[in-house]
Amino acid sequence: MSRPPAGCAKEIRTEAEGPVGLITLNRPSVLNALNHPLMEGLVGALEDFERAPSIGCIIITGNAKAFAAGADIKEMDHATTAEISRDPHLSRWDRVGKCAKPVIAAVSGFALGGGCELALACDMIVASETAVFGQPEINIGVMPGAGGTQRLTRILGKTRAMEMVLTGKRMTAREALAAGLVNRVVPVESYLEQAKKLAHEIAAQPPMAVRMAKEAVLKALDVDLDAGLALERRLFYSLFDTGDQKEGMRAFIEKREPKFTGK
Ligand code: DAK
Repeated sequence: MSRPPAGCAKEIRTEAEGPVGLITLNRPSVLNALNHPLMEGLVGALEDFERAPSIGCIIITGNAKAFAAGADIKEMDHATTAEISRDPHLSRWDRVGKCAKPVIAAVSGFALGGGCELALACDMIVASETAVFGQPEINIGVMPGAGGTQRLTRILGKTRAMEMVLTGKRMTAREALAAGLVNRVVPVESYLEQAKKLAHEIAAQPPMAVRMAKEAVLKALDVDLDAGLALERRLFYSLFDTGDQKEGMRAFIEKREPKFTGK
């Protein structure tokens, strides 16, 4: 598996476990504060895994204490409006949200500010019991800038998102589960294993169908029902030209396990 851009390797670690690509944020001394080299490395690794035909699902994780405590405040405290608006940082969260392959955030400990936004840019979240989510930017004189106001509101609804964004109050893992922010909450000892289990399940599915199903689900957040249904139908029809559709349906009829090839 190729490495992130030169000079960035120490801020992240990457590893392929069969069809699952694992990206670990690696600035533990600052609770994985998301500085430029880290986010550059993250996007490089994500793009490598996205291109690799052998990879079917990607996990982004941190460590037990912190997924990420936000963008690196020490990198932006002196920035002017003109400087921050030219900053390429934001596009990196967008890139995660646009990954063609499914991305799971395995979150333990702090997922705050840009860290919470990074988890929200992923498709699913497996959380440990110690995970806490929050958008504390208001406490330091700003507001969420990498998707928090939009993605949180789509998941939580206006009132709960508003309270989190305006007070900076955190949400526990259990609250996040009740609110539909995370897929599951598991003991801290097993959150990464559980994320890997889910990733392997998804990676075993036919890749073209996974890709199109992901695209269709994401579209549901952006377009009206008719447009979403029209897209769904087009993608559904297009899968009938894949070998995996023939194999999947034949295997069902022949009462055997399918062997998907990604074709
Ligand atoms: N940035 C830099 N360093 C951080 C950090 C952060 N976000 N969070 C923690 N650290 C560092 C601390 O400075 C400390 O470093 P040393 O002092 O040891 O050198 C070390 O990590 C351990 O932190 P604490 O000593 O504070 O640990 P505690 O357990 O006492 O507290 C905490 C943990 C998570 C409650 C606390 O560290 C904290 O409140 N952290 C800041 C959380 C925060 O405000 N996050 C939001 C940051 S703003 C953009 C779009 C979006 C963004 C940026 C750009 N563009 C459109 C360009 C996003 C902005 C944000 O995320």
